Amino acid sequence: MSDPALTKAQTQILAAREGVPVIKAFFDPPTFTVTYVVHDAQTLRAAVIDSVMTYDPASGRTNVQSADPVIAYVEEQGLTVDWHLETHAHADHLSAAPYLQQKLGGKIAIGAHICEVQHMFGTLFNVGAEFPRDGSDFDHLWADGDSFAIGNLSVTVLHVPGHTPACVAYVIGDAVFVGDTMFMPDYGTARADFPGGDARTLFRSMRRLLELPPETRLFLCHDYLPEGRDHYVWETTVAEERRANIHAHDGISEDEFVAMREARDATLDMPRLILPSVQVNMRAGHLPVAEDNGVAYLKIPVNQL
Ligand SMILES: N[C@@H](CCC(=O)N[C@@H](CS)C(=O)NCC(=O)O)C(=O)O
Ligand SMILES: [Fe+2]
Repeated sequence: MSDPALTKAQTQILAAREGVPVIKAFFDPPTFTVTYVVHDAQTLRAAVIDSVMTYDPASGRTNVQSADPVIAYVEEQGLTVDWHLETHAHADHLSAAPYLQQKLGGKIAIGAHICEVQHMFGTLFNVGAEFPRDGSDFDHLWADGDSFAIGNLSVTVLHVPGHTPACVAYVIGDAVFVGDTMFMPDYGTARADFPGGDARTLFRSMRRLLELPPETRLFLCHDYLPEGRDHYVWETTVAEERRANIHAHDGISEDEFVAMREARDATLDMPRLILPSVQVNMRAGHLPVAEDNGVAYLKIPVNQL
C-alpha cells in the first residue's frame, strides 16, 4: 500500500544521513582489537576495516570465532562489501580479510608502503622468491591523499606512519579510522618500536590527524582498558584528543613525546601473536604456501625480535 507521508519521512531520514556512514564495531577481547563494518545507508555498499582471524598459538589453529559475527551482520543488513581495508600490517592479530573476501567478495587493500614492511619481514623470515614483496598479495594499495567511494560515501586515505611505515587512516564521511596512531585520551598512543617504527614520525602523523575539524569522530583500532576505567571505548573526537590525550595533548612538544614514547616502549613486551601475525599479514592475511605435504608452516626466528 502506498504511504506518501511515510515515504517522505523515509526520504528525509536517508537524505539526513547522506555522507554519514553507518558504523558497527566488533570487539575481539583476546587481542583488544576493534573491527568495523562501515556502510552507506542509501546504497548499502560497505567496507570491513581491520578484521580478526582468531589464532591459538599453542595449537597453531586458526578459527573464525571473531570473523563470523561480521559475516552475520553483513548478511542481516543486506550489505555489499566492496572493500576489506587494513590500517596496517597488524602485529598482534591475524587478519581475516581473505576469509571474509571468500565469503562476501570485495577487495583487500592497505597502504602502499606495505612493500617496505614486506621487505623487512621477508628478510626476517628468510622467505624466498615465492613472496613477491611488491604489494601484489593485496588487491589494491593506497597512496597518501587517494580518494574513493563506498556507495555515496567519500573516502580519503591519509598515510600516517610511525607505528609502522605503512600505516594509513581512512577518512570515511565524517569519521576517521585512525588505526594505531592514537588510542583513547586516557590510554595515549601506539608504540613505535616495531621494525620500521619511529616515535617522531608517529607524533607528526598523530598531530596531522588532529588538524581535522574538532568535532571529527575518531574510531580506534584497539582499547586496552587503562586503570581507572571499567569498560572498553573505541570512539572519541579530535577535540577530546587535543584536550586530553595523556601522551600528546595540545602543548606537549615533539621532543617531550619522543622521550616519553621511547622510554615507555623499552618497557613493553612484544605482542603475544607478533610472529604469526606479521608472517600472515605481510601476505594480506594468507598463510604461507603449503609445503609438499599440504601443510602450511609458520616460522619462529630465534633471538631476532
Ligand atoms: N598485550 C598486547 C599488546 C599489543 C601491542 O603491543 N599493541 C600495540 C598496537 S599493535 C600497541 O601500540 N600497544 C600500546 C601499549 O601496549 O601501550 C598483546 O600481547 O597483544
Ligand atoms: Fe598495530
